[in-house]
Amino acid sequence: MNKYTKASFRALLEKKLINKRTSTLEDTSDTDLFYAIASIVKDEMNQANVTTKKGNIQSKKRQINYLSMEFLIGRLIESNLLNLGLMDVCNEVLIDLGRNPKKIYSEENDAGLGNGGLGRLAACFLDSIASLGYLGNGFGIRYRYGLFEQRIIDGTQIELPDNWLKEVYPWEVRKADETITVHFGGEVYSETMPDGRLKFHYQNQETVLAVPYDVGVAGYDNGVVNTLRLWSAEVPDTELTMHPNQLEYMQNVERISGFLYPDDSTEEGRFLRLKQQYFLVSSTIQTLIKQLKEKYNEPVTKFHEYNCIQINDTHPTFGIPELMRILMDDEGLSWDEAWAITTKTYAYTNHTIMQEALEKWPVSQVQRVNPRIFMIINEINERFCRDVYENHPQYRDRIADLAVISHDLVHMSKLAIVGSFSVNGVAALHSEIIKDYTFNDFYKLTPEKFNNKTNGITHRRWLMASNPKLSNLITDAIGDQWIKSPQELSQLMRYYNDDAFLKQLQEVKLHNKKVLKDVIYDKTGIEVDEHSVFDVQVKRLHEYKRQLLNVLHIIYLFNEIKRKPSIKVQPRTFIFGAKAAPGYHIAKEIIKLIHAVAEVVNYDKDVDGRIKVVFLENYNVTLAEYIMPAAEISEQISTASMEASGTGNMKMMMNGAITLGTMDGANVEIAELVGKENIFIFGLSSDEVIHYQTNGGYNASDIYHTDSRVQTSLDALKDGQFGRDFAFQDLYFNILKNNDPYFLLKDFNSYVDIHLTAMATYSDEKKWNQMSLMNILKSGKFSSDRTIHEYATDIWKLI
Ligand code: 26V
Repeated sequence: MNKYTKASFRALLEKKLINKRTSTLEDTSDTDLFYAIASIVKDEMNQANVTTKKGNIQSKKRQINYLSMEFLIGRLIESNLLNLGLMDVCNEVLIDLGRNPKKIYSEENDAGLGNGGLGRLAACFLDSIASLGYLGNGFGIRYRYGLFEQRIIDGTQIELPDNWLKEVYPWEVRKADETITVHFGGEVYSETMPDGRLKFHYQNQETVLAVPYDVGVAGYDNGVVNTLRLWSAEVPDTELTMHPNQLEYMQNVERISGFLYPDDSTEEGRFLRLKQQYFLVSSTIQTLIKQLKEKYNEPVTKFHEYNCIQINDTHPTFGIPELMRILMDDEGLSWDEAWAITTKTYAYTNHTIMQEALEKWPVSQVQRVNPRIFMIINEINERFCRDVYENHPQYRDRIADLAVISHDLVHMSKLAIVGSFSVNGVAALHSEIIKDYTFNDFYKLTPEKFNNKTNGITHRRWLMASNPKLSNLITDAIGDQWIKSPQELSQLMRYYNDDAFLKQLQEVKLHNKKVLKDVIYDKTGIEVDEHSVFDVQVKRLHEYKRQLLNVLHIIYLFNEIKRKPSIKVQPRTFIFGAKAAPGYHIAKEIIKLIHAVAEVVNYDKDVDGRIKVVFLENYNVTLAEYIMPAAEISEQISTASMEASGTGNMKMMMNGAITLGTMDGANVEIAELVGKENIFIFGLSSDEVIHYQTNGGYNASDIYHTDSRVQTSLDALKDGQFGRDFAFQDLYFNILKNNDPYFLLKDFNSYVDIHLTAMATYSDEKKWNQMSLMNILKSGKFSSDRTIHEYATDIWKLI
């Protein structure tokens, strides 16, 4: 991996600075240095990308195409340097030049083309696909603006546009010559040809260009560079001259790749989002067909032999009717031929069981996006319902629930299931819930489609790059095999009783906490104690994730101290990071509450600095890279059954934090691996939650009226204990009037108790360090390399 010496790297850097930035080593700015380094890295990547692509075509192997509306890639400079083996030499040269590498790398804008876990998962998967040397590319949208930038003003979230492309984006290559044309709307009519087939004609369609921008995805130490192709919408020249209202027309087209939608609670009135979905799949499928014919010289009947398409949630589901359309209308295949190919191509990953998040689109809107696509969906639905009626008479009475189209809505998850050969959940528990409840009818009909692929995270970014101290400690102890085989982290078991090693582990954590302490101070002005327990909950703000339960516990602790100031409490820093969807009132109120509580607790005389509450604004991938290595308690407290997997839980575990959570999502598998003595589990089980839900819930007001700990904490919201101008009545009533649908009050006591247990454990340093080590050494399973290996062998059949 040592392609460069310090001298040769420095010489190259000097040349790049002059050629690309008209600047020299002596007087260069951080920005110039960043772009010069990125240019060196990109040259390497382009070279390897050419070789990879050539090899792919020659190999004639099946490829995986990962379609996703979101790729939350963050910064790429460090992971590219790491994967190409240039990190050390680059750092050394910069240090010799008297520059701070971290500062130079932070010149890169964080590409936030995703909402949260789903988008970050897609980015981790690309890293693993390349690192394992699989043939596979990602396809997404080059949003002009990514997920909004969050500012907090007086505790209130303000959303600003995320202008991530304001400078040149150094990793992309615009490929105008590979532009694709996508058609929207209009009317369709058919003509019967002499051979009896139908030919479709269109009028009044909107024509949009999809221009690809390719971003290289470097594998680790293997010479592979795959491609993430991001589509950008542009106006065709021909259309432009014909339009009287040119500017407005142009803006309308460019809006298609204008911005990423925050995952709001309603899909209504979001027609543009639907256009984005069709834009992604139409441009991608057309490209794959072209590639097969022109590069592989194969007929379209072999599409599925060369291509597998994984759809990341239902967002790219229009790819199913789009492939049908192309195979039938453009390529002349019959329905049955096209259907056989399509259903051998698509595989669908479900990421949530929350009903309000399962996509359903009004028929009229789907027709408006592309009438032919709707015709095909309709036909898929009719044929499917007929098949159930004729061939599965025992399910006749279930047809209304199985139908892809019902109540004038297209149910995207049902379309995805019917059109795919594989349906997977993202953690063992989640996959069981899908089979038993969410898609039970479909499971009974086609059990062979259903499978589990527990999520993972790339240990290269989330351990090697973001926590180099821990990474080095591990390698010094057990060698470097774990880097390519992360399950080898289990070798660390040898150090379980090694006091010196455990001490070093503790020192690494302390170092990372000090780094985060500085970040916190820079961003908030709050001074935290690095010797306090860093208790972290970072994730999107949703009621089911229960940030409010965390706050209610802080309120409880605060009131305990106020009641008896001399009470012994373990000093703690509660760290939050969370973006709320702009239209999600309750979520925004919770952000306000966190700030209001922080304002009181952080400066209270009786508390005397023992408890601090910190909200870090604009939580994103870059910030996560500072937070994960410093976390000691990982709060994963969703209402059991509601968090499909979680991936932050894996990131913190891999960095030695102990999970404090419910038996939900991948927490269940974490608990299974580390054993119940190395995790803090509380609360209702998913079975209990589902049982209450199917029986109309539990009685929340009973608990409120009979349990004084619950009542006092909740009353603080209504009584204005935190904030003079306004109380948090909406939060208070939201729980009691709706009978606490997320079971906060039901789980409250068990949550308070588990915190007591956790803090008692923390005071035994050796024991804590052993728990931390146990979490690290068992975390290999959660490398996305394991996940991708499973997808590649069980679903994609790449080898
Ligand atoms: C969105 C919404 C919006 C409306 C209110 C309720 C709600 C609930 C969930 C979602 C998320 C939709 C899809 C998603 O992002 N799922 C996440 O996928 C991650 C990667 O598989 C997984 O780790 C998270 O548990 C899961 O929430």
